Amino acid sequence: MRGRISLAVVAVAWAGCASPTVDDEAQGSGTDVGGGNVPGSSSSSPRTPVAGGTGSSGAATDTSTPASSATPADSQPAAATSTASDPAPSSSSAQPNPSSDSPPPPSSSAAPIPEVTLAADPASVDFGVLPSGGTLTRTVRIRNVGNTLARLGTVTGATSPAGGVTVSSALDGLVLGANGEAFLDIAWTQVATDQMGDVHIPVTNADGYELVIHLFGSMQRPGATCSCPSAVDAVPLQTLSLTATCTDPDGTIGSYRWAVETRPGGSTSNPTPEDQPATSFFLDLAGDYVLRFQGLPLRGDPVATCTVPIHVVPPQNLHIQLVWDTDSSDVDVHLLGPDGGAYFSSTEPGDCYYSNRTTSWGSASADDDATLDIDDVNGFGPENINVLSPAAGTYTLGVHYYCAHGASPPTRATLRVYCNGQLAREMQRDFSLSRQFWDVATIAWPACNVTEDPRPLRDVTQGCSP
Ligand SMILES: [Ca+2]
Ligand SMILES: [Ca+2]
Repeated sequence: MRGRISLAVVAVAWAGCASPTVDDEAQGSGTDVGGGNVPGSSSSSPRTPVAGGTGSSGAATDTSTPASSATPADSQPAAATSTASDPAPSSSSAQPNPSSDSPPPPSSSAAPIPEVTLAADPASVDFGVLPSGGTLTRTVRIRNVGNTLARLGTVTGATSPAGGVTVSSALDGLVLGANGEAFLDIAWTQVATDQMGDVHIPVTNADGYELVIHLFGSMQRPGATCSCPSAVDAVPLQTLSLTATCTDPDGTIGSYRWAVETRPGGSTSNPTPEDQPATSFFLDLAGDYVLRFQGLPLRGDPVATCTVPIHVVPPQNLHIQLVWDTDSSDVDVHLLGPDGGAYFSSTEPGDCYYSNRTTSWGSASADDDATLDIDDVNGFGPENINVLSPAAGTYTLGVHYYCAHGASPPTRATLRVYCNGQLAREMQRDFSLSRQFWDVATIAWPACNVTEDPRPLRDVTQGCSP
């Protein structure tokens, strides 16, 4: 039995038994005003369905065209999952002849029952407020989190009133291996004031099983509009001041709300205050963000919204970013330069880490030195090591689980390497005990060839007692 108790919403449906219940808190909040131009999607490679790939961070992203994609955001609500056991193989003929006196067969050594489990991220999609006839496409990540392959049937979508949704055929007939994932584009058209719908993803090798994704949207009140700042280019750790406005001829708008719609995985920052037209927003990580501003009546759904795309690019040529997923714990990033050195050593050429935050590598110039900007000691990161203009050579990356501080294992560390402003590699590892060290990778500069180190975690003497 797989643990799914903590899910915020479980959108489970067996064929013919679709449940319309939805937790509002778990909805996405993607909306667009003005016919579906969605900002903030600036990354390059189109997403294509991948069967059997290992899971990587990712979530719903708005797309302005079906082929575009945005930086994955781990901030989305908990994925919906539903589960079904595979039809039992016809193994009865292989069983001993059952007898009422026979003890039940031992189960402790039995192999796990093949189980199909699909998860959607986000669990449901709220297309927010659109003008009449407005369209918006959002991408949902579908993962096979079960332990056997899932053969997908034909994906269908429908709305009430009819005519408000189309789904891509990317998943039709796809076989998703365990841990495989694929992406489904859902195109929504606002045809009525309040509109609901759902998408059904059947699995043909699990009788009667399907995953259902619920959809929502509402129509913008005529005449009400909001205006946001235009797209922002910024650098990590910058704090933005943003002001938006709404116009509302009939005086319905009585309050406002800022929210983060898209963010880089591991980002935890939120607009402050969230309920005023003027707000500030700390850019805790490199990557792409979209903030949404909503004009709200005293009660009910927003009547108009706008968005601010924010593109955060590290100005240094080499930017190493570490985040992790447990509160209170202390994880550290380490970087050795082309002249070598030893981890935890401040003797030049030193290790760039919490106790030697600025190195004196290479030339007399500081441009080829490494600097750690933050030593986060109580959860989530980020901590970044930057080198403005790295010298040619091989850099060596490590991550140290300094102290769990009571965090329940595992703590998953995510390390991202940015070269010349572009994300070059994302790597993850789970830690279970303080004093574990992850030999992550080497980076050959200037080619930015990242070579992962296959070694398992090793224990070191530094850190608090496990
Ligand atoms: Ca730390
Ligand atoms: Ca130097």
